[in-house]
Amino acid sequence: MVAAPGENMRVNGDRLWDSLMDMAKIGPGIAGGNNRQTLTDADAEGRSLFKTWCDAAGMTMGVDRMGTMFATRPGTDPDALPVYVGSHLDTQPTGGKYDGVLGVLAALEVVRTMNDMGIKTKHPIVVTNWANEEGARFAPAMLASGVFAGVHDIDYAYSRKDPEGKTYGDELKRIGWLGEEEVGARKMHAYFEYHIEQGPILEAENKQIGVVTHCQGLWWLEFTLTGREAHTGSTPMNLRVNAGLAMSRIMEMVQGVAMGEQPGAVGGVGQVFFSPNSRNVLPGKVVFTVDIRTPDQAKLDRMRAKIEAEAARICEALGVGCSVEAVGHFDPVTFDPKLVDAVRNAADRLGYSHMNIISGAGHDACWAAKVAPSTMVMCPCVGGLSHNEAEEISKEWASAGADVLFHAVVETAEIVG
Ligand code: HGY
Ligand code: MN
Ligand code: MN
Repeated sequence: MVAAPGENMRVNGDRLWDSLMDMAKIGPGIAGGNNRQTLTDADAEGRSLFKTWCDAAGMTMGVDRMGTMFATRPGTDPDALPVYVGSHLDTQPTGGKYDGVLGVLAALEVVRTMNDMGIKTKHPIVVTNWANEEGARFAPAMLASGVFAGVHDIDYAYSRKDPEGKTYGDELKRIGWLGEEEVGARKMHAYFEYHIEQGPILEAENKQIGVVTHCQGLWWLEFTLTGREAHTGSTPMNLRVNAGLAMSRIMEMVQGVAMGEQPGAVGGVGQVFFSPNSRNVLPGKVVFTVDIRTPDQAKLDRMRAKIEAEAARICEALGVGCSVEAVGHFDPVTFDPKLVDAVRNAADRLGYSHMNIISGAGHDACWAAKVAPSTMVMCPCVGGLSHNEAEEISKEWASAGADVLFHAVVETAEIVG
C-alpha cells in the first residue's frame, strides 16, 4: 500500500494566490482579466516569470519544439517515469485569471510544498506548461499537447495561421521559446491537471472538488460560405446571394440540433469573419466555426452529420457556396479510474466535499490521456463563468483543489522515506 500524505499536509494557499495575482499582472485584459494569447510578447513574459519561479524551486527546465515547458523535480529512482502535473498559461483574448493558470501554478505549489516538507518521491515530478491550449490565436485548441500525443504532426502545427496570417512556427521562433526536445519523446508515469470547472455545477451543488471522470468530445467545424458581394441598398432581395443570411440560418439550425439532443449536448458559434465586412456590402465570403460537444460518442457523430447535411441544404436553397473543414476534434475521454480514485480519496482524506463530474471544456489532459494514465481535479468558479474577464474563484476553492492535487500527485509519485 503506497503511503499517502497525512490529512494535515496542505499547500501554502497564500503563496499560491500571490503567484496567481503576480501572473495576472502579465498580459492584463481591459476588464480585470487577461489577454495573454499564445506566442505573444505577453506569453513570453509569463513564460519567463514561470521559469524564474521553477528555477527558484530547484527544478530544471526543458522545452520542446512546440514550446511546451517541462520543469523537473528529481525523484529517488532515476529510472522511474515522472508524474506530470500541469495545464496552460496562455489565455483567451478576453480570458480570466485562472483558466489554465491555476493548474500550472498549483502544480508549482505542489513542488514548493514538497520542498518545504522535505518530501522525497520515487518518481520525479514534472510541472508542465502546455503551449497553445486555447486555440484562440492558432486553431485548433490543445495544439501542443495534440502534437505530443501524436494526434497532429509538427509541420501542420507550425503551419497554423493567426487572423493576421502569422504562423505558429514563426511566432514561436520570434518569442524565443522554440525548444530542442522532440515533441512526445517524454514518457509519463501519470498526468494530473487541476482546472476551474468553467461551468456552474460545483458551485450550484455546493461542492469544493470536482472528481473528473470524463471529458466531453468536441468538433470544431469551420464553414466557408460564398455569396456575391453586392450593394445592400440597390440590390433587390430576389437577386441577392446572401452568405450572411445562410450563416444565420445555419446558426439557428445548430441551436435546434443541440436542443434536440438534450440532455448533455451543446452547440454554438463563437467566431465569425465577414468579407469585406463593410456595412453596405453584402458579404462575398463568411467564415465561421461551429463548436459542438457531448460526452456521448454516437450523439457527437450524429450531430456533426446532421449539421453538415442541413447546412448544405440551407446554402443550396440560397444559391450560396458551402464548404466545411473539421479544424478541431477529440472523442469523449474516460480518465484513468485508478487516478480518479486517488483524487476522490484525497478529497475524502482532506475532508473536502466532492462529486463526480464530466468536463464540459476541453483540456490538455484529453490528449495526455492518449499516451498515459491521466485525470483532472476541478474547483468551482463563480457563476460557472469562464472565457470572460470576470472569471472568478475564491482563494479557499483554489487552495482546496491544490491540496487534493498535492495529495494525489505525491501518493502517485510514491513517497520515499
Ligand atoms: O475549448 C476549450 O474547451 C478549451 O477552453 N480550449
Ligand atoms: Mn483551460
Ligand atoms: Mn480556456
